[in-house]
Amino acid sequence: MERTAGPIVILALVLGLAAGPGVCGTTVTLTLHDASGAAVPGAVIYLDGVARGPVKAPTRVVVDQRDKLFVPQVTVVQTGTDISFPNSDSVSHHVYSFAQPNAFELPLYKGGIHPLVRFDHAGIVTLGCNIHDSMIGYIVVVDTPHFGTTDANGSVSLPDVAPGGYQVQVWSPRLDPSKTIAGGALNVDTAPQSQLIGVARKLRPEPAGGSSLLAGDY
Ligand SMILES: [Cu+2]
Repeated sequence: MERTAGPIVILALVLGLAAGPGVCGTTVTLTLHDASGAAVPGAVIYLDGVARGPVKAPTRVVVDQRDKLFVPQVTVVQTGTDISFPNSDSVSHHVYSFAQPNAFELPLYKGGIHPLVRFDHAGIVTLGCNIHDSMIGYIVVVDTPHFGTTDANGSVSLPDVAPGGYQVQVWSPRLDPSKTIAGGALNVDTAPQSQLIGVARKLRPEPAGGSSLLAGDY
């Protein structure tokens, strides 16, 4: 029995992956617009009401620093994800966030000398640099595997959503950088579906290249 236990376990794992959420879930496409009817691109959308499960891939994410900007400026990850913060600039940066309980600090550095930072708590993590006040970025940590960022048309497709009732949550620095906004209820059945999500706020102007527009938040 000892000799066959290994291959049997491996086969079971492969079958388990193949028969994962894709078998029972469907794709939900959500399109976001603001109070004036304008599409909201670059917004984070996620679904609450999901039992906490394993972290969805990727479990490691990179937030780069280039031309004194965080790249990307907005990142959304599931709780339990490790993020690296390499500095690709020729000048040093000193990256930090005061957002409790996700606060962290990476003292003055270039390149990738610092270890990964794990984000175990849901919330909005505003990133700054002690040297360059204009550098601002965001990590939205969500306690669900169903999340995405809207495209130029304000749409996002969320695959493998199991049938059931969910609450849609929305976040964008151009709506309200300090909190998520309720986007209404979503009832998912077994067929692919689309739904419009409206938020009762107008989009703020696009901040120009790491603007300090939101600097008061941290
Ligand atoms: Cu800097």
